[in-house]
Amino acid sequence: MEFDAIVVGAGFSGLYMLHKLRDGVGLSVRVLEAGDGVGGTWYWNRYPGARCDSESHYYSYSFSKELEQEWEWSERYPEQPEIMRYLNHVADRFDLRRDIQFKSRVTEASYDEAANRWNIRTDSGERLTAKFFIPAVGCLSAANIPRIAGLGSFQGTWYHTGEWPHEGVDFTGKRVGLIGTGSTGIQATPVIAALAAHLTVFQRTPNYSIPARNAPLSPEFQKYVKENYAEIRRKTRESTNGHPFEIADRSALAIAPEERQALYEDAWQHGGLRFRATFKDIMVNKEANDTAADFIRSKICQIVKDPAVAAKLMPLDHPFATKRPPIDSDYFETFNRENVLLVDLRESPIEAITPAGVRTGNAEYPLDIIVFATGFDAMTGPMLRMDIRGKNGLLLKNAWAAGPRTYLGLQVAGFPNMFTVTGPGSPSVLCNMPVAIEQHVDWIADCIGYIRERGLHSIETTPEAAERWVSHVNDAANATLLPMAGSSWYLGANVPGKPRVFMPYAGGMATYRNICEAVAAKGYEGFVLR
Ligand code: NA7
Repeated sequence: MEFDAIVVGAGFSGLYMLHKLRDGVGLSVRVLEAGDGVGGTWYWNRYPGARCDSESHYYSYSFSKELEQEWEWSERYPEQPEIMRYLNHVADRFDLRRDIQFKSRVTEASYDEAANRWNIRTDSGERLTAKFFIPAVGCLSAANIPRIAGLGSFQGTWYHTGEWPHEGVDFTGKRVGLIGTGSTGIQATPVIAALAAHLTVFQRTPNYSIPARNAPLSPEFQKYVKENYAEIRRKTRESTNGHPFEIADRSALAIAPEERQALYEDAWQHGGLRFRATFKDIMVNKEANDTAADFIRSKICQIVKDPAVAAKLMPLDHPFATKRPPIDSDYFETFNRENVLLVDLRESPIEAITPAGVRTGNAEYPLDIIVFATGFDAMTGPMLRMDIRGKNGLLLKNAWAAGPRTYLGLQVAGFPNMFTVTGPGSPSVLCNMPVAIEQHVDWIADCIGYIRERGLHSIETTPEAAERWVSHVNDAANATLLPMAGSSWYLGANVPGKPRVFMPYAGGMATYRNICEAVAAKGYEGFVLR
């Protein structure tokens, strides 16, 4: 089957890419999606407590004013089922399903230079070809299941949060072990604790977390949002992280401690990712960051009643927000429950999974269910699990052997007419995702429109432009405290053997948008158009 473009994935990015290319540029498009429904990351992440950390009114598409006005969000942060309802509504409203092929996982994609076509193969052996190949596979969609000895011998059941069974899991009366205390583990812990007979949380790295303060949205707020969407979107687009609020223009170090404390207290009470925006230097000055970290640690001490447990929950090894900052609903409070036990894996790591449960150097913990909230092979994982070959059979895996190398996070040298939506080297996970996605999709669609109008054959980044961009991505990260979290998935450090390269672009969404616009305005500088 032949198409103008093949898009991989029917999440936020694949759906919008299809709409833009089909209904905007006028291409024949086929979306290939592994799941049997739309939703992407949200299709797979159905674990208890799964909720977005961006607020609903801006964790949404901005491309359709009608969609904005007709859709009603119910809570401050959308829960997974509500996001799924939204994306299904989008798929129906824009008549997208007819061009999406479900239960079709792409296994291979190779570029045929003579024909200037991408040849795609799916897990059912089907073959398709297209001029443009657009993996819109998400940044967090390849589950990281740690290789722990003995997992196969476990007599109970185990799950990874990112591959959660659609029928759900019944925790009633069960002894549950949860491994991992990133955003996911922090969301799931209170919910599982309330459902299970007993919950053991296995923590390797303590984490900073800010209360989400989730609540139903009032009719007044809903009305305010609808009336002010244009302004909300403008702020969002012009911001560093794709949120419609500004980072305060004041230093944490330039004010009296009492005043600083009051501002942190305010931000803590307000809740959410905005806490990080309390001062302009939290992400760039270690001393300023320490004031935020100290504040959060003092809160953990106040909330958690047992001082020994509170001590184990103290994040000490990385500055605040240098790993993705989680937000929570009663996470630290959950450790005051009688049926919850915290196991510090730094004291004694997991040695094995046994038929009965988890064994550390100190003890064996009998369990009926193990939940792996152990994250993802982020950003490059979803790309590399497809066998992608560019010119002369160049394997993407080899091109990225020392870490991902892209130009603008949009293209890889040697892979003409392939565009990555929110690829490594773009703001992606450092930004509210729909904002990053819309910017990329719009740019890609404009670029393909440009190629079509001029009857061009192909577009490919030059290796020099990619090298310069990789170096700029490094400089941007090094201008912040982000690289100080040695074990963060931003660096690929959570996956054994993965090269350590800071993957997302830390220069800010607004700056990045300007760079991309300038590149296009200069006739796609850094790309060769044939
Ligand atoms: P994360 O943020 O990667 O967190 C994974 C957690 O699992 C983290 O606490 C890890 O500890 C822990 N982990 C990973 N492997 C192991 C092993 N082998 N043993 C014990 N503990 C382990 O993934 P999430 O799913 O929470 O969040 C991903 C993103 O989704 C999030 O950032 C948001 O953008 C949404 P570590 O810190 O590596 O010591």
